[in-house]
Formats: sequence, structure tokens, C-alpha cells
Amino acid sequence: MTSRFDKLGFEARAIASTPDGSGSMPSHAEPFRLFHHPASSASMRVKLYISARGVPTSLVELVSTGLETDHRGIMVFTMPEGDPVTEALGTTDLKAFNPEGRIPVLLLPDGRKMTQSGPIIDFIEDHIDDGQGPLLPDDPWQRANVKRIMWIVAADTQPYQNIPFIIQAMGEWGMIKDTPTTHPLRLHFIRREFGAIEGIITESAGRFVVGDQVTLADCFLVPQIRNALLSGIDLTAEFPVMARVFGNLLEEPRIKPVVDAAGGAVQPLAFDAKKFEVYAKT
Ligand SMILES: N[C@@H](CCC(=O)N[C@@H](CS)C(=O)NCC(=O)O)C(=O)O
Repeated sequence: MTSRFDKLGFEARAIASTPDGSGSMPSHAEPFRLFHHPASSASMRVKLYISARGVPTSLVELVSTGLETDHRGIMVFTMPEGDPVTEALGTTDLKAFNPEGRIPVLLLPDGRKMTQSGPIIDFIEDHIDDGQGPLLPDDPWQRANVKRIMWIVAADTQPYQNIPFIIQAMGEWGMIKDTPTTHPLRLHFIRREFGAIEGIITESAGRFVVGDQVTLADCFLVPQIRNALLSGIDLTAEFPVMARVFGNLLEEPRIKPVVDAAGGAVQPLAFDAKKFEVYAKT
């Protein structure tokens, strides 16, 4: 029978042990390559999944993009200098690689690219056959709750609290001027959507967002909480269930290293404040 690996043209299929040693995971000669950056919350969703699920580097290799800021101080992710893909493209402009200009991007050995954190996770999961299943609860209601929280984060929160969006709206479309990190629009949408999530997880949470196992809801919520903390949101006072779960997640051995590698519990890098100041005055 032709496996998914054969269909994708992989050369070999080896076996890598799962982190707890109980199962096996397929790996292959050439891994998928995940283009990400430590300053990207959407990238962190996938990296948390990879770590929590124990996806080996033989299946997915992490490749950090470059990062610049434009004249407004907005972060611009770039193709990594010296990478063979960058060389082949002949430019560091990320849009030449992903027309949306966003990360994460998953590059397949045959040159195809998958974008969007959720579908990237699903696609990686489709290549794991260790009998352990994805980071989703067995119970259908709780599975739906996990996906509900993922959608609230990805569709209803992240786009509206996005600092590049806020800087552009202030500079080019006449939106009320304020500090980007604590702009009223940003605080409004964080509080509105976190209020909804707090209500849901008051019912669903155990040690983690849904129950006592790390799920994709945790992978999506952690980066969003880090963004909210950058805005000075007092998580313990305003969203106590979320604060408790976040505390547990920061101690979880498969979550902690990913958060630490990106600078800790508070999102550290959002825009270039000096460039923004000059831009805001002109
Ligand atoms: N819905 C996308 C969001 C991706 C996204 O917005 N990524 C940000 C970094 S967190 C980005 O690359 N922004 C660059 C830009 O907007 O130009 C996903 O889930 O992957």
C-alpha cells in the first residue's frame, strides 16, 4: 500500500521513539522545515504543539526567519540570510516565499508550502502514526471546546490586538493615537475575548485549559496571554482561571523551554519604539 510518505516523495521511512518511549513516530530523510520567529505568536502555537506532542526534528526542522522593522517601527519578518531557499529566491523578502508575508510557513521537501498555524499543525499530525492521537481530548464536547478556544484566539483576538495593525491604523487611517502596546482598541479586544475564554474555561479547565492534559487550546492560548501581559493586563485580577492555568503551563516541562526560548512569560518584542516615535510625530 502506498503511504502518505510515498505519495509525498520521501526517500526513506525510519522510526523515532516518542518522548515517553511507548510508541513510534515516522521520520524521513528530509524533514519538513518550519519557518518561524521567536517574536511571532502564531509561530509559537506550532512550536508549542511540536514540543508538547514530542514531534522529532527528523520530522520537522525549525528554521528561524530574520526580523527587521520598517520606517514606522512595524516588525517585518524576512527570509533567513544564507538559507538555500533564500539563495534560490534571490531575495530576503518573505512575500516571495509566502505571498501573505506571514509566518509560520511549513516547507515540504518537494517545495510545496503550507501556511496558517492550525492547518500546519493538522498536516504535521497527519504524518504521525504513534497511536497516541493529537493533542485533543477524547470527549467530543471537550474536543469542541479546545477548537472553540483555538478559534477565539486565532480569529477573534490575535488579528484585532495586533500591534502592526494598530500602528498602521493610527498612522494611515486616522485612528486615535496612543501607545501601541496599550492602545484602547488592543485592550478592548483582549479583554472582550479573554472574558469569553475565562467563562468557557471556568467549566473546562483542570490543570490546563481543557482538563488535565496539554491540548491545542493551551498551545494557542499561551502566546496570546504573553501578548496580553505585554499590555499590562493583570491576569490574576481580571482572569483568575486563566492565570492559574498559565502558571501551570509555565511549569510544564514541554511548554517551559519554548516559552523561555522566546523570552519568557511576557512577550518581549513587539515593535521598534524609537522608530514609531519619529513616525508618530510626522
Ligand atoms: N492566521 C495566521 C496568522 C499569522 C500571522 O499573522 N503571523 C504574524 C506573526 S505572529 C506575521 O507574520 N505578521 C507579519 C505581517 O503581518 O506582515 C496563522 O494562524 O498562522
